[in-house]
Amino acid sequence: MKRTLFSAFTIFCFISVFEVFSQAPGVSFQYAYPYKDGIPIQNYRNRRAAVLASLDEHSAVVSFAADVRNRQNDVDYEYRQSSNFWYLTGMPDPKSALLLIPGGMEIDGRQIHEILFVQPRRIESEIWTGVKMGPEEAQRILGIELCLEYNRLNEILEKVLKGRDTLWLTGLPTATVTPPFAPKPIFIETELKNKLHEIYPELYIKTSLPKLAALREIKDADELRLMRKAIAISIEGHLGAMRAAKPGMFEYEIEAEMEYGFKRGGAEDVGYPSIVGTNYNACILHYISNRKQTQAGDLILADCGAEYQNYTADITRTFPISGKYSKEQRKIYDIVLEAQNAGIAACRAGNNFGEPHKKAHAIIEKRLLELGIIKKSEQTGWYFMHGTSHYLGLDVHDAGTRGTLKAGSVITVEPGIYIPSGSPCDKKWWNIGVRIEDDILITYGEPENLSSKLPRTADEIERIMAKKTAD
Ligand SMILES: [Mn+2]
Repeated sequence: MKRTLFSAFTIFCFISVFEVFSQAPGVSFQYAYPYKDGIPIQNYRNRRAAVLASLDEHSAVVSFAADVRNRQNDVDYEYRQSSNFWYLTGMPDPKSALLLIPGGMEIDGRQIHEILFVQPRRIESEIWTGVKMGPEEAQRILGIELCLEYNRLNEILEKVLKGRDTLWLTGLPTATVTPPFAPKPIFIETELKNKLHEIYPELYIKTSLPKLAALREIKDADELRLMRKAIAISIEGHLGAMRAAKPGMFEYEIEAEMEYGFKRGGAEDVGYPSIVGTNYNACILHYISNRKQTQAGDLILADCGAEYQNYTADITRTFPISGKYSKEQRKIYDIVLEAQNAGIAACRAGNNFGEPHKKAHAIIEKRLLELGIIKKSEQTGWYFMHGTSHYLGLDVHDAGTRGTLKAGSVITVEPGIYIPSGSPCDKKWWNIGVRIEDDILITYGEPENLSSKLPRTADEIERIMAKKTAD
């Protein structure tokens, strides 16, 4: 039985919803690329060239655009492009894929090494669907050797994969479906890989491309420009939230002040759901429901970052809703700040990725012992249970190698202490949760705190809160 690749890839094509098209004759829309101050196309070219140069000529790469995710019924979530695919193409549309052919392939007498597959424009229904880029515009705007319609992917892939031994795939759907009557969960990624193995038994299939992570780890000047912008917008949001906060407000009201600043500053979205936790909610690391009402004396932990052209900030501040930290709150706050400063100082090229965490952890361990909150070093993890750093960029937890720290990469430094009620220590510490997080650029010299314009010390934060009440 002859099998084709079609069956393996039809899954990417099911997205279209039932539509009744009607549009007056003659209607026409202009395609407009959404970003004027984005990454220059030469950078995208260089990235593709770097990936191509790193691979054997008997291999091929397919990088897929992100799926459209359905929210409910015929309403989808707002689309966010896959970070890997975006990094290589600058293409914002779904149902697209990039094929890289290190050994080249002859098409119409040309040796082609890169093909972008995109949805065609459907002029007759754009009043419904919006304007897609289409292959002609894609070639002009994105500077890729060849752009074709998405429905030609399987046909071209069949030709390319003859005689190649390795296929690198990024962006396969990773959803796991566990239907109620199925004997076991279905991993879509595994199913697709199995299907490909059936068709090409000799082909070695890999689903992560280490070279891509290594490239994404080091930011170029244009990426840093966009990250600085995302961070500047985020700082305005944080300041707005601090200034607006007062006892009795709900967490979501503070979240609203925060995200108002983000949107007003030009952010397309948040880089991750905003965390605004008060009182015991500050002790829940990924608390995002933000529904509780604040009370006088509460601490607010706000971990929020704006996304600008797909680059995100990641900033946390912990401030007192009543304007002044209590004695205990300030003690814990100052320890976290001291730990953060030690972590930031360790953000130097050549240091191990884990070094900032080691330094921050040592401070927290020492101070918690001094205060009698813990009795033994091993108990530090009860109150500081997460890592201190991750890479930051297109993703909030960005791609990278986690080897030594390299100039041009951006990592967060975010130690925290969380003491939920019931903890085996003096009750006066209960329900204090503090995290301080900044975005640090690794350089050849001193680390640069990209979010340093947002006050960090307890005194500075109290001054912001005091000024607000005087207004
Ligand atoms: Mn973070």
